[in-house]
Amino acid sequence: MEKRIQIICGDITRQTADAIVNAANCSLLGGGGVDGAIHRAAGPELLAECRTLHGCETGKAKITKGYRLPAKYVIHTPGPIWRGGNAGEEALLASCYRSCLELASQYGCETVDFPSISTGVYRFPLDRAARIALETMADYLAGHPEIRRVRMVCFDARTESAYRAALERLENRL
Ligand code: AR6
Repeated sequence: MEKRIQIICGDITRQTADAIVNAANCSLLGGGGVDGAIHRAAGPELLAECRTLHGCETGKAKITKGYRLPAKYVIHTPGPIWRGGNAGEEALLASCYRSCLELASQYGCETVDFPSISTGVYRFPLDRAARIALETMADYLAGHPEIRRVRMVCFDARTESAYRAALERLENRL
């Protein structure tokens, strides 16, 4: 049977999934990194729809159409900025993954692709972020058979190996 949590290396804007996730900021009006790449690939209609959403709190999520992307939807979530670990960063990062999956369920998405939220400009330590991401996904999927497959789309080899190691540790525990 195909595994429900998968890790791949690639560009999330090229992936075919019912929804891709955007590591956004609270304005939802675009930025650098994966956010910039998603807006460039989706076209200006994405920004126009984002303007109607009036931002989003850290740890929450909002959904738009995918426009010129292969994905039907984009789920936008502002991750926490790493401030040393005592500002609720871990709980907020878990909340990002959970909120995105809840929206995916509500919109009938069976396949969802995530980037590594907060581990770029927001400087969340990669190993910790990988553990939190995969644990939160596994917890959610256990109670939600409607989501068939979730992938982590890693943009570089260092990110990919951190998520592979974290997935191995999780599978040994389960
Ligand atoms: N596909 C997949 N992953 C990517 C891509 C791509 N095309 N491009 C970059 N990444 P970041 P954050 C990876 O900085 O830390 C933006 O300006 C990247 O290598 O994009 O959550 C927003 O507007 C890294 O592993 O997001 C916010 O202001 C991961 O995506 C802020 O950055 C996340 O890096 C959010 O910071």
